[in-house]
Amino acid sequence: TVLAVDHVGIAVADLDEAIAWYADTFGLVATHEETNEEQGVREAMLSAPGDAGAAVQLLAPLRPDSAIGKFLDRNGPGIQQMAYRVADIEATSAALRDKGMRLLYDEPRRGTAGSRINFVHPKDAGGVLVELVEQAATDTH
Ligand code: V0V
Repeated sequence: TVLAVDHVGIAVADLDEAIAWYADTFGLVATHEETNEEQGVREAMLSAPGDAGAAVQLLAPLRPDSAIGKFLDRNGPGIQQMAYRVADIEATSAALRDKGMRLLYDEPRRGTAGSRINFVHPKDAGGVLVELVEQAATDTH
């Protein structure tokens, strides 16, 4: 079951420039920043001050052959993913597989702030790369 829209992910070329642009333009503040080697990204979570709702995740590539590097090459900067928060990522993944959807990983991998993540292939999800996120038990974002 989906609990909430967790975040919308936006591919950017330069993370620090993008953080500054979102702060200047929309007043969004970075609440978390992390490098994820396995995913090939440097990423930041942004929110409106005091808002505990869905976040904006800025994603910058660590290398050209990463998912974000390829996305930027093909599309330029823009929305790359839509992430749903789920209570039990194994159960949700199994339910989606039963519906015939391709999950990108056999097992969940590590996402932001100790979360566990998997993705539904965009061709099985209406052209949207859907990320499933199960938050770490202690994370209160
Ligand atoms: C590719 N396609 C997309 C897409 N990326 N459509 C919508 N949204 C996207 N982001 C389309 C592409 O245009 C092709 O369409 C088609 O999918 C098949 O592409 P492909 O050649 O099979 O695959 P690639 O090489 O384009 O890779 C796409 C996938 C890749 C989704 C497989 O990006 C991937 O593995 N993503 C999962 C990991 C990820 O995105 N990591 C970065 C975020 P046509 O042209 O055939 O019609 S890390 C993160 O979110 C973290 C850490 C976190 O949240 O905590």
